[in-house]
Amino acid sequence: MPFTKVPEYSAKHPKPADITYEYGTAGFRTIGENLESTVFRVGLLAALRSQSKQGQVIGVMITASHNHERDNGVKLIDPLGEMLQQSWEAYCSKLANAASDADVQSVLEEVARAEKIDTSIKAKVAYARDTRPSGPLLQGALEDGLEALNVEATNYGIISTPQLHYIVRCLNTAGTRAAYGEPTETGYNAKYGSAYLRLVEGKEKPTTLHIDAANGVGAPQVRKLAESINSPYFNIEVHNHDTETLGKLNIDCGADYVKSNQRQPAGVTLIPGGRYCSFDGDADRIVFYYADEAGRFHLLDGDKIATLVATSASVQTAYANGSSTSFIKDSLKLPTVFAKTGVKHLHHEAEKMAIGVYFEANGHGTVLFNPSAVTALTNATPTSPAQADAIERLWALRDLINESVGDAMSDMLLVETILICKQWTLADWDQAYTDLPSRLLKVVVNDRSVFQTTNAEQTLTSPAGLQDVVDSIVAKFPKGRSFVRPSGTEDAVRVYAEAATRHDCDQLAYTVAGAVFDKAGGRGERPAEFL
Ligand code: 16G
Ligand code: MG
Repeated sequence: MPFTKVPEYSAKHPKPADITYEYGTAGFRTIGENLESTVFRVGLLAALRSQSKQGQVIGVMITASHNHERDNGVKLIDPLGEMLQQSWEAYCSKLANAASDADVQSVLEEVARAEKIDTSIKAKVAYARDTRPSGPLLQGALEDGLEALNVEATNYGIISTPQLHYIVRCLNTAGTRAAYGEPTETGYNAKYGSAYLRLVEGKEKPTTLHIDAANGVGAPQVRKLAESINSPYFNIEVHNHDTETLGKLNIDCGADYVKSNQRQPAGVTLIPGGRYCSFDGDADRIVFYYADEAGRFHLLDGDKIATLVATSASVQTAYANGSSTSFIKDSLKLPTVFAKTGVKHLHHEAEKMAIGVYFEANGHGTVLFNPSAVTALTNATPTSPAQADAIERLWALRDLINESVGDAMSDMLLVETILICKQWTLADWDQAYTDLPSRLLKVVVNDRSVFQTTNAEQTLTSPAGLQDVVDSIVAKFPKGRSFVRPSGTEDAVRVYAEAATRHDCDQLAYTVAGAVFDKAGGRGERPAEFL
């Protein structure tokens, strides 16, 4: 029987009785020390997922991204480096919540039956973690899960989330026409680094790029990338690179801090004319920024990256600043569609386009070339040297982009390439449009599951009547826009607002948040009245 050893192994990683786990937008995420049983069980499920995919390699990443150091998380990566197929998320949650060790075995048997899995297939898993202190404990739990099901497992150590996505895709495409690269850290650096140099060499060299690595895994990894590129075209200075001292990860630094607070990270002094960017704790998000001559801070977020990169259709979420959407539609004259928050939703929309660009305002995104675009490129016969060069550059561009998932390092090289080719400063790039003032608030409610949305999360369908209230508030503000959605990562409801002025925007945000609190079971403190 394939699962007979499971209860014995499971007993080593007991589930806390009082916690209910949920595979959310980006996997499981909570206090690190509460995740031991969950990570063990994710190891078991990874084995089944691999068997359901005829023994292709499945990835397991242990990280909590931009969240606090005490948190941790775990998510599964499907064979082409994409997020776990959504229909399996329910299995993850069910297994994580199985009450007893015997129940863990029964849930596995149930999944194997439902998915008609041939459990005699050798399962293969590639795993890695970020720099968090709970990482080693959780890695041990994962390894027990993999051992219980006799998985062929490979530990890729401490790498960024997108690096593991890349490695999984490389492993499963090796030797095929879709081969993606060498499935190693060195292979990653060589692939992206050489594509970058192919695109920029011969142009004017850029000045130093200052990188805030959030005191996370991006710090050592971007240094290795720089060593591999080894060229004046990639001249970086890494800040917030302390991955050893406890209590520093993501604190007052990193992409999420910079985007949420609209200010530079601690540990970085902005000099006018200087060029700056921030990664998040697992290096799958990036935002850029600079100070103007008056010392004022300017943010170039995921929306700005999308408009820089977009030459084809693009996918945004409701959080995209209204100015960016107008710019894409009216100035670039490109179609843009909206998807629900979370990479998996954007990714699937972008896959439908020939060359699909997707970015969340928070700095997570990438570009996808669908098979028809790749075939067109393969079959293109140049009729002039200029055309041959253009085709060559498109191939290099494709090699520069991590298509499996948004990737701070690959996106950084992409932005640098475009800026170098256009000979643009960050301020030149920023000219495209001016963001409308925006505000994001959080409201804690008794039960966030009563919040249901449609229209890519821009319209509430439940609680009944609340959307009408929001609409009537929004109508009072020039260029006002606001939406309410339940968070997929926290037990809270988010309220986003934007309007023509900072004052209006804040008033709109707090009025909507107050209405949510009053009409839908607000808990704790009412969102402070804005006056
Ligand atoms: C996760 C998502 C991110 C999304 C955020 C929204 C991935 C890899 N990450 O961090 O894309 O913007 O959740 O969080 O999908 P929320 O639902 O709590 O607002
Ligand atoms: Mg992240």
